[in-house]
Amino acid sequence: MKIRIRKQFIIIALLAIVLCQVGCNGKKQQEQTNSTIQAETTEATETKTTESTETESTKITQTTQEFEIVLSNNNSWEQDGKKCAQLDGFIKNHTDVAAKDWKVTVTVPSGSKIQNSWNGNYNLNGTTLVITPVDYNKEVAAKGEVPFGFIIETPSDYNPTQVVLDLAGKQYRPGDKNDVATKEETSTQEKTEQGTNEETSNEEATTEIAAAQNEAGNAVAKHGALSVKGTNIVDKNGQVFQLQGVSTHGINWFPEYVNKDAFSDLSKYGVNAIRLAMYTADYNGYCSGGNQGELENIIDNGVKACTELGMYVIVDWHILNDNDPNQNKDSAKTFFDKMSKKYAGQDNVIYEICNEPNGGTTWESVKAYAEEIIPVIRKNDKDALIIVGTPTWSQDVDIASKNPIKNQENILYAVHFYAATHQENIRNKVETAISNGIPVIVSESNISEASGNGSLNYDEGNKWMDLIDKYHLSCFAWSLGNKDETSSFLKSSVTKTSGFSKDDFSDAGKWYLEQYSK
Ligand code: IDC
Repeated sequence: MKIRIRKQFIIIALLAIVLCQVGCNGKKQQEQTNSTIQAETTEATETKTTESTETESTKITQTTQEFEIVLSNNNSWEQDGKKCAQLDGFIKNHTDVAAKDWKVTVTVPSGSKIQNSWNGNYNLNGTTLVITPVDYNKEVAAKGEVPFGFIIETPSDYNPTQVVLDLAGKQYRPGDKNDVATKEETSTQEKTEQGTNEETSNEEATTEIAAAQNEAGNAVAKHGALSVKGTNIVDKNGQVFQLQGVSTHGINWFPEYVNKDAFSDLSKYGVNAIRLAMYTADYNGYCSGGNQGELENIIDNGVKACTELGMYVIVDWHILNDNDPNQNKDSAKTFFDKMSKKYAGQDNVIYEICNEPNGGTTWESVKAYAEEIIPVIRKNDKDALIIVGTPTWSQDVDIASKNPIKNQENILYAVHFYAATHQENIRNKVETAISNGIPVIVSESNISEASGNGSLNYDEGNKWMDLIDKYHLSCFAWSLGNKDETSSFLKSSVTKTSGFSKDDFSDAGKWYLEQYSK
């Protein structure tokens, strides 16, 4: 009896997975844009169970595709007479077991150059581009995925047609259907996020930061509840107001920087807002094994600290691995209901409902999600600012501006930039969005590459700041922490978590603090 019930349950569960995969896939295919070169073809193939045996350790063997590789051309443009394209890739793991040490080989036209890249090591030799993991993404989690991407300069238009993923001893190509049995469960989860204490060789920035003797520290007392008027944020007196913010790194990984003294240190340089970034589906995420109670406590401490300091604070549902916010919509609803109930009476709390939709997620999909989450917040909090992320890692504000969310007030649309990667073409999207009348907020940015690491581009950073000044945009920088990557605000040798002196800040950190002090 016991065994029969279990067998039926297993068959029903597997059928549900198949139906869901077919359903989701059908929807994704409808949503694909023309620019997607290699379409994602996650097709559930036949599914069957092995005969279950009598013991508790019965294993299920499911016949389905194990891993998948997707590489899409999401953006092409001409720069100085050369063709450029942004290629975004994903390695997807459809199994219940984590897999390690992936390699992607892509054939590119001869004479190509990789201008920028993120989330991988990129080695171009002739026409062969080999992409291998960096320290934090060696593992493709069970049912998870690893995003990567690059910007390529080619002599002619380029479509990625020859792409091979090597993983777990086999090869996969875009659109493959691989009928292979899933392996038995093992546990290979590893902590991938660690700050290092190595000495950095960062040059000291030569420019002095003039600590702003201004009102940043008590901004909320002066400016009160913020709202949206036209394309601007205005304060309680109807005056245009700009948030000058710093985002934490993932509070799932670096909770120690969520403290009042650290925020107070930043406020001395004109920082009037903090963004609390809580990953949802990456390692230790709110929806991927993180301790929800602990994460909520960290948010609570962060909000309290900001409130005591008179700073604004964003509660950020930091989607990334979960490309489409609808993936964890139910958890998002519960979470935002809880948060907005708790903070309804406060003027300084702002909600960011989906950090960066990606992986081909369309604006229609994000908008549908927003239209469900916003009312959940509004039921408790009638007028708090709500930030909605946009497709392609919060770049496509132009697309959102053509079909904005209707009948809702105090909504902002997120654009994110990493100035060494995202330049003129993304700034043009901001111009388009604003000319179409939607309010845009830079809720995350840095002058590093999109990976959060690599070289800093001050020239492009200055151009972004010009745009921010021109439209009085609010801006947040990624990220408060000492992780050994160039976007970190602190040098990696700095181990204290507050009481920062000017010299403790990294080059990127100093640059932002200088902008905010002006
Ligand atoms: C990066 C972190 C890096 C971490 C990685 C996880 O800097 O330490 O290992 O996430 O995937 C974003 C994301 C933000 C990224 C950042 C830099 O919102 O989570 O942080 N970035 O890659 N969008 C564009 C860049």
